Amino acid sequence: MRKVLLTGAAGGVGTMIRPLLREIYPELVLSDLIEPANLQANEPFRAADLADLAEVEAAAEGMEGILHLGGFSVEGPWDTILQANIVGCYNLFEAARRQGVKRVVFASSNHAMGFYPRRSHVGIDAIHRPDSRYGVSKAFGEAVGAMFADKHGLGVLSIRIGNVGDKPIDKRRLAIFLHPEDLVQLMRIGLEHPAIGYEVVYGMSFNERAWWDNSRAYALGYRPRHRAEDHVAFALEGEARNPPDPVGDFFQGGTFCSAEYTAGLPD
Ligand code: 15L
Repeated sequence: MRKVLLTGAAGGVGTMIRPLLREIYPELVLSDLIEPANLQANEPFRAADLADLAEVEAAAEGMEGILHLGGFSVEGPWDTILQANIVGCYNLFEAARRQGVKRVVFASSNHAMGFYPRRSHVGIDAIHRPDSRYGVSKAFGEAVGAMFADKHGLGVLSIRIGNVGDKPIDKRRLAIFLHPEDLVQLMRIGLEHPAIGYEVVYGMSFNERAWWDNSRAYALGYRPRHRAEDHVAFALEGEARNPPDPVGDFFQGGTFCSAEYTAGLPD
């Protein structure tokens, strides 16, 4: 795998992983709505609006693999989510099919499963319980990926990403911590593992207090190099500054669950 496109390259996660990906894929091409501010001379860039199929197809031309981080990365108004994450995600897979791309790694999210209580332990067979319009769009993206894999033979890995960063900033992020290097390891599995048809994994580093069963990722060869528990003091210090949130503290999705919440208090 040499020719790889990274969508959402100007976003927070895209910015963190660009230098790591470049070492592995020297021909990496970046894409986003607008050029990243700090674009380097050795970083080819193709601007594309995900809501415009022709632009996405032009960005995908000649690519063997796509790492799809693009779209709206938090909760937002329905029309924003609709264009960036529903229309945009469909366009991305359709463009990949038309251009003969072999693999797509889809950046799904923990928010596709956010309404599972923190006390539960969920695997990849559990049904979606999205906590937001954003979470619904991620469940949709997983479904689109599965359809393109089964119907058109595209190899697709959906990674239900937790929280990407160098350190988890509170208790929820501690349980879903994903170091950028471990994310890149999962992405490599999606692009390079010989037996990817359609797969779902959780995007978390090694975690002793995990809410998720990530055995499928381990079976595919994932060996995270980072450990959430190494940051426990830092995370709990951050937690002490969070306001109480009876709904967000109960469910895995945190404030994505409590925002706009009108159902009864969970017990
Ligand atoms: C996500 O899916 C978001 O993209 C990111 O901004 C964080 O909110 C993360 O989840 C999280 O759950 O912390």
